[in-house]
Amino acid sequence: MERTLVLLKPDAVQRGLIGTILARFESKGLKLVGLKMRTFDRALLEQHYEVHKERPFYASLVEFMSSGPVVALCLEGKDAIAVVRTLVGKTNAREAAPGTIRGDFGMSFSNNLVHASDGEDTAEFELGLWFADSAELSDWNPADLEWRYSVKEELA
Ligand code: FUP
Repeated sequence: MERTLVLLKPDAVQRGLIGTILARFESKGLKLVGLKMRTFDRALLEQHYEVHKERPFYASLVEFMSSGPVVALCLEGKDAIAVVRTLVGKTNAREAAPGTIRGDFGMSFSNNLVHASDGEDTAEFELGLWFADSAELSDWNPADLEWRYSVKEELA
């Protein structure tokens, strides 16, 4: 099983889309392992977007992400990182495919509703940052796990 970080950005919160977006991940079969909402410090967001530090949009991105509440999620599942990226869709929401979260709910490049870790190393780094206290992550077994996955092929 793999874990990944998802952020519901301030535009998702302001537009009342937290439940709708969360339902996409839950109904897909991903397991919710961590969930918290607050207006996060600039310092955290600067670290999170460190990779974009030299890019022209960096300052406005950090400004936007620290402008109001964000919901941070840790999701778990088989190939969760790639599965979540597929559900989220292309960065520019205007170009994102219908059926994806950005494709269905967004019209903007920068206000694109969701962040999702883009690889194994990134997921490890980002989860360490956003859920530094592992007590905020819950280990639990969904009662229907053996129906979400093939016991023989995927849970052996
Ligand atoms: P993504 O992995 O799809 O979230 O996108 P990136 O990591 O490439 O970019 C992070 C965020 O920066 C995007 F969600 C939107 C913003 N961004 C811009 O505003 N302008 C750009 O040219 C590229 C990214």
